[in-house]
Amino acid sequence: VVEGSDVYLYHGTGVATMKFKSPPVNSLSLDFITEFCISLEKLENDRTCRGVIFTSAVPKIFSSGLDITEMCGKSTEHYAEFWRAVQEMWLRLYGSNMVTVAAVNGSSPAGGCLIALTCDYRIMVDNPKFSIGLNEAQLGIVAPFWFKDTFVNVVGHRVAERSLQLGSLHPAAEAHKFGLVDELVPEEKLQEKAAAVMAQWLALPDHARQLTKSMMRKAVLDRLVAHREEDIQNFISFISKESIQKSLRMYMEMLKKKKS
Ligand code: CO8
Repeated sequence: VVEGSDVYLYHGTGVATMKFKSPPVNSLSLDFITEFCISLEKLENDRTCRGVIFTSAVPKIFSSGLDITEMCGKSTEHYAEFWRAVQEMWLRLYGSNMVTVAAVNGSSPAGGCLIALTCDYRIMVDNPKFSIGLNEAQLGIVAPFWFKDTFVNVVGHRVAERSLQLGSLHPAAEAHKFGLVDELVPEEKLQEKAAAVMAQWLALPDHARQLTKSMMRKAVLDRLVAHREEDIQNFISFISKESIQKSLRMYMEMLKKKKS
C-alpha cells in the first residue's frame, strides 16, 4: 500500500486503485497534480503493476477539474508552471502503458472529465445528479486542442463539437447514450464492476494491448509534445487577459452564490 496525502494507492494484485482525496471537491491544484504525476510514475515504473483504477474518496464528486484559483490573479511564472504540470498529467495518463479504468462516482466537469477521457474504459454511477463534460465554454474559456482531441477520439467529431461549443455537462444517462461513458452501474456495484472490466483487459498479452493503444493514441500525443512550449505561451497569454480573468472571477462568484 502506497499512501499520499491526496492520492491513495492500494497495490497487491497487479492492479492499483488511485482514490482522489482532496476535499471539498478534488480540484486539480498544482500540488495535487504534482503528487498525482509522481504516484503515476511510480506505478508506471513498477513492473508488477499492470492496471490502475481511478476513483474518488470524496462523496458525490469525482473531480471538479482544474483548480480555478491556480488560474486567477497569479504571475506569468505560476501560470507556466501550472500549465506544464497539467500537460504532464495528460501526457502520462493518455500515454500510459497500463490499463486505465475510470470509476466515476460523482460529478466530473472539465479537467475531471479529461482524466476520465484519457482512460481505456469509463464506468459511471447511474445517478442523474452526477454530470460529466468539458464545460470550459461556460466559464468563458476554451478547452485546449489536446482536450478536444481526446474528446473527439472517444465520442466522434460531431458530438464533441456540439458538446464543446455548448460547454455541456451531461447527466450520467445522457453521457452513456453517446458513449462519453461506456457503462452505468448502481453506486454499490461500481468497484466490483471496475475490477471485472480490469480483469477482462488484463487477460490479453500486455505487449499486444500496449502497442495497439499506442497506435491509436500516438498522433494526438505527438501533437502536444511537438507544440508544448507554444501551448504554454498560448495558455499564459489567454489566461492573463483581463476579460478572461473577469469571467473566471464571475464564475467563482456564481459558485459561491449558488451555495447561499
Ligand atoms: N477550482 C477551485 N475551487 C472550486 C472548484 C474548482 N474547479 N470547484 C469548486 N470549487 C470550490 C467552490 O468555490 C467552493 O468554495 P467555497 O467553499 O470557498 O465557497 C467549494 O469548492 C465547494 O464547491 P460547491 O459549493 O460548488 O460544491 P458542490 O458540492 O455544491 O458542487 C461541483 C461541486 C459540482 C464540483 C461544483 O463546485 C462545480 O460545478 N464546480 C466548478 C467545476 C468547474 O466548472 N470546473 C472547471 C475548471 S476549468 C478546467 O478544468 C479546464 C480548464 C482548461 C483551461 C483552458 C484555458 C485556456
